[in-house]
This record gives sequence, C-alpha cells and structure tokens, in this order.
Amino acid sequence: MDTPSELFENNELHEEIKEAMNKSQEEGAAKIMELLDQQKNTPLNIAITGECGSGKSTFVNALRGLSDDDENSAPTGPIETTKKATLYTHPKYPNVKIWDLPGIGTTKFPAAKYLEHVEFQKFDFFIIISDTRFRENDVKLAHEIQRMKKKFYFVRSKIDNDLHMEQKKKGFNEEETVSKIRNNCIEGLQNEGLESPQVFLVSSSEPHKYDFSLLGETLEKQLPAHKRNALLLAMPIINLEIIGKKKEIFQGRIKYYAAQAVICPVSTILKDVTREYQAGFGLDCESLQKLADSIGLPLSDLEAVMKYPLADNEKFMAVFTDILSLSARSASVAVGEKLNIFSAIGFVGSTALSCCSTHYNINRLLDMFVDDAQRVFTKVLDHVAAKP
Ligand SMILES: Nc1nc2c(ncn2[C@@H]2O[C@H](COP(=O)(O)OP(=O)(O)OP(=O)(O)O)[C@@H](O)[C@H]2O)c(=O)[nH]1
Ligand SMILES: [Mg+2]
Repeated sequence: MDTPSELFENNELHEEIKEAMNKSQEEGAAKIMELLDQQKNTPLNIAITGECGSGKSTFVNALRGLSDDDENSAPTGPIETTKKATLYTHPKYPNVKIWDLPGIGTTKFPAAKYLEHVEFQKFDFFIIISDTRFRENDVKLAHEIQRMKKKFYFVRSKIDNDLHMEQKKKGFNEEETVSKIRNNCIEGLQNEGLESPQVFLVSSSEPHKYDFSLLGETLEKQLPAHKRNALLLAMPIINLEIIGKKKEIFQGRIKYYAAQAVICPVSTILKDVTREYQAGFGLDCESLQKLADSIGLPLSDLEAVMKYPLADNEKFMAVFTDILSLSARSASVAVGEKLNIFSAIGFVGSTALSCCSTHYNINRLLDMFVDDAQRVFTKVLDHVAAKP
C-alpha cells in the first residue's frame, strides 16, 4: 500500500502539502494542484540539426505526431531549407519545444560558433540527422556538443528509401541491409574519432518501424527523472509499450486530481481528466481523424474497434454515467485502501471519502482509455501490415 510520502513523491512535497493543509483543506487541495501544474509544465527543449535536406523538418513533424501537410507542421521538401532556428511547440504539450535548426553546413560557422549562435544552453539534448554517412560537420558538431557537456544522438534518416531501393536487388534481406547501413554509419563516426557511437535508423514516414522506438527508450533512460514524463507524454504512439508508459504517468497523477474533489465538483474533475486522457492517447476526434487519414482508413473503422467511441458524444455520455453509478457501488472497497493516504495528509471525514471515490473513478476512466488506445493501435498495425 502507498505510504503518504510515496503518494506525493517525497517528504518535501508531503511537508509542503501538510503546511498548506494546516490552514485549511481547501488550501491543501490548492497546493496539490499547484504541484501538479509544476510537473506538467516541466520544460523540455529538443534540438534537431543536420545537413541540408537530411530530413530534419520531417523528423520534427514525426516527433510532434503530425504529417507534413498538417496545419502548423514544419515545412518540408527539397527546397524548403531551414535557414534559422525555428521553434515548434508540441501540439498537445506546450512545455515540449522542438527546435528545427539550420544545418551547420548552411551557416558557415565553425562548430563552436554555431552552438553559440543557436544558444545551445537551452537544449536538453541534440539530435544530429543525416540521410547518408555522417559528414565532417556532423562529427565536429558532436565533439563540440560533448565539450559543452550536452548529449547528442545520431539519427540516420530515410531508411525506408534505402530499403526500397535495395529491395529491387537479387537476394535482398531487410535485416542484413539495415545492419550494413548501421555498421557503415558507426565505422564512419569511429574513423572520425568518436568512441562507440550509437546510430538510430529511422523513417519519419513510418515511425512505428526500425529504431524510432529505441531512440525514444534511450532518450527516456538518459534524461533526468523530472524531464522523462514530459518526453514520454509527448511521444507519438508508435508501440504498445508507449501506451503502458503513458498510463503509468497518468496513474501517478490521479492522486492530485482526486484531492481536487475538495474544491471542485467531481464531474468537472472527470471531464478534465477525460480531455487529458483523450489527448494523451490520441483518442480525441481530431487525432483519430488524422490517424485514419494517415493510413487511408475511414474513421468509422477505427471507431468500430473502440469500446467507447468518443465521436459519438451521446453514447459516450451514457457510458460515462454508467461507469460512475457502477463505481459508486464498488468504490467502497477501494475507498478503504486509499482512505488512510488522504487522511494522512490531513483530509478528514467526508472530504477524505470523496477524494478516495474520485481516485477510484479516475482510475476506471484511465483503464477505459488505455483499453481503447490499445485497440486502436492494434487495428492500425494490422492495417499497415496487411498493405501490399
Ligand atoms: N522517404 C522518406 N523521405 C523523407 C524522410 N524524411 C524526409 N524525407 C524527405 O526528404 C526531403 C527533405 O526533407 P526535409 O524534412 O524538408 O529536410 P530538412 O533537413 O528539413 O531540409 P532543409 O530544411 O532544407 O535543410 C523531403 O522531400 C522529405 O519528404 C523519410 O524518413 N523517408
Ligand atoms: Mg527543413
């Protein structure tokens, strides 16, 4: 069972909440919301750089879960050269900022000057993209980034193109080709003096394939803990594991929302988390439509696999009401478990009970969305795999 300090991550937070709670339960709840807001606003700044035409802007769009022709996407194409650092905010998580930087070769600056020019201090890490072997400029930049004690990752882009070309040759083997490209990139970097470099092979048009997931996992592991959630929530859904990781983050936040029951009607809280989960799992109408378009399926085919198709508002509201009445009956069991946690930070009587049952209801909602996100993603994968 959670202890109070586990509930609010560490004793320091626990103390802050208790202090506010000493004034009133309302102040305590407001403090808890303030802490949640701080978590949600953790900034993450990602720099994307590389030579002209290497696929930077397309990669920026893939990271933001957008296709190249979406409104607000980064302009891409053979002549759409990125000449100055351009900021692209994540469409659902404005704290996540992706910077499309001009390639070092286009600025004529030496690596150190280039980094100064793009204000390297503000970036959490750099992604250096190339659609061929990495060149002298890329390596010089990597050395300089290292000297500035920042992290960088090499991404070899447009892997789909390479495979498409190789496919035409006799005896084609995808795994072998991928491994050849990887080794070629690694050897090139080693020859330029980089020790044990890691290269991620990526197709921005098929992010669920190749090394896109591995890149995400690597970034996640190497980021400081407080930035990790920002990255994970912003990651597009490219595999089932990401759905699970997003679920964990949302689960960790339920207690904050539940505490809000002290100062806010439960229905408002549930509507807020519903919106957050829909956006987080790409189940809002706009995201679903985009997804359907991107794989050439009618929206109704995706909705058909969902248990709670949200476009059908009336049906959804009926399910919502049903969940609430059902959970009211079974909540009493769960309430017992969580009660001492909320009581431990100072919520008492009916207030603590209300927090507990809200906690239970939000959990139910989250499970519901996770289930549908898994169904939709599986449908997408099946559809893509069945394509000739
Ligand atoms: N097949 C395929 N094409 C890609 C991929 N990434 C980029 N492209 C194409 O490569 C071309 C250049 O991509 P951009 O993303 O505009 O490249 P960039 O690095 O931003 O280019 P500049 O801003 O001019 O330096 C475009 O026609 C993209 O559609 C990919 O992963 N697969
Ligand atoms: Mg560009």
